[in-house]
Order: sequence, then structure tokens, then C-alpha cells
Amino acid sequence: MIPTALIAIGSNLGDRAAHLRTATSALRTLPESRLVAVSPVFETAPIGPVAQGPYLNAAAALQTTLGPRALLGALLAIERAAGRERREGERWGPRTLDLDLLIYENLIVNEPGLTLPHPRLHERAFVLEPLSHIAAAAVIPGKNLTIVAALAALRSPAP
Ligand code: A4P
Ligand code: MG
Repeated sequence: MIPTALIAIGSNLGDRAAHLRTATSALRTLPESRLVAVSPVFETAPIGPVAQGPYLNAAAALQTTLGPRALLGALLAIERAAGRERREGERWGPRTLDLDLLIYENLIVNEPGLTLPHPRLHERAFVLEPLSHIAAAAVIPGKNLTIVAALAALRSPAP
């Protein structure tokens, strides 16, 4: 069994569509990996404390024999190549390209530099919506919740 990794793609700076295309072509050429699905692209309102422009968000599924750390390292390298600059101390700010490793098989990891599944995955429609088009039935490790169920819960929260 080749491990499956689910990846979030986001951009809200510069030519957003071009950044998303750059990301998918880079994912297509990753070593030891096969890009098996790419979601439609959604335009989404920015979430978070920093005022910034709207995002384009998408998701991808990869079969890979790279381990999760090697894969995250490769994702960060793709971000850097797309001109991503991290400002000191600023989180959630605007970015040319953000690639988050959402799920890697059923792994649960809490280590410096690597958290799996992505800690905010289940509470973000801008991640769950694209993901629901390529991995609706995937279970969020440790949450006993599928992607579609998490999205439905987000849309109609329990009273
Ligand atoms: N890191 C640890 N685990 C992971 C993982 N599973 N995937 C570390 C990715 N990175 C992981 O990430 C900070 C560090 O987390 C990385 O160096 C990596 O070693 P970052 O990309 O610099 O930080 P960030 O993206 O600013 O923070 P974070 O917490 O990932 O933010 P989010 O949650 O991704 O939020 N609104 C809309 N509509 N659409 C968006 O895409 N994105 C954000 C960013 C805010 N608002 C948004 C969107
Ligand atoms: Mg990120």
C-alpha cells in the first residue's frame, strides 16, 4: 500500500491562479510521488486576524513513499520557489503560496515542525470544501470524522 497524503493549496498575493498552477505542476514532479487528484479551485474570503485579500484555495491528493517530514520539506521548498516570504512573527498573513500537509495516511504526529493531521483542518471550510471533492470519505485521524461530515458540521453547528 502506497501512503496517501492530502495537501491544501492557497494563494492570495500576486497572480493567484498562476501560483496554484505552479503548485500543481511542482507536485506532479515530486520524487517518489504520484499526483492522483486535484480539486476545483474556490475563491474564499480571508479568515483570520490579518486584513488581506481573498484567497484561491484548492486541495490535492498524492500517493507517495516520501515520509511526512520529507514531504513537508518538499512542500516548503515549493512555497519558497513561488516567492513566499514569511514575515518575522506574522502568522496567517497574505501569501503567494501556502501548502499545508493536512493528512498523511492515519498518522497522528505532534512534534516541533510537524503536526498531523493539520490542527485546524476540521474547522476550516476553505480547506474542507475543496477536499470534499477529492477525498470526501477520508477520515480525519483522531477525530472519527470524515471530510464531508466535518464540512456538514461546520455548516450547521450543533445548537
Ligand atoms: N507545520 C507543522 N505541521 C505542518 C503541517 N501539517 N502542514 C509547520 C504545514 N506546515 C506545518 O507554517 C508554519 C510552520 O508550520 C511551517 O514552517 C511548518 O514547519 P506557515 O505556512 O508558515 O504558517 P501559516 O500558514 O501562516 O500558519 P498556519 O497556522 O498554517 O496558518 P493556516 O492555518 O494555514 O492559515 N483564509 C482563506 N480563505 N484561505 C486560506 O488559505 N490561510 C490562512 C493561513 C489564513 N486564512 C486563510 C487561508
Ligand atoms: Mg501553511
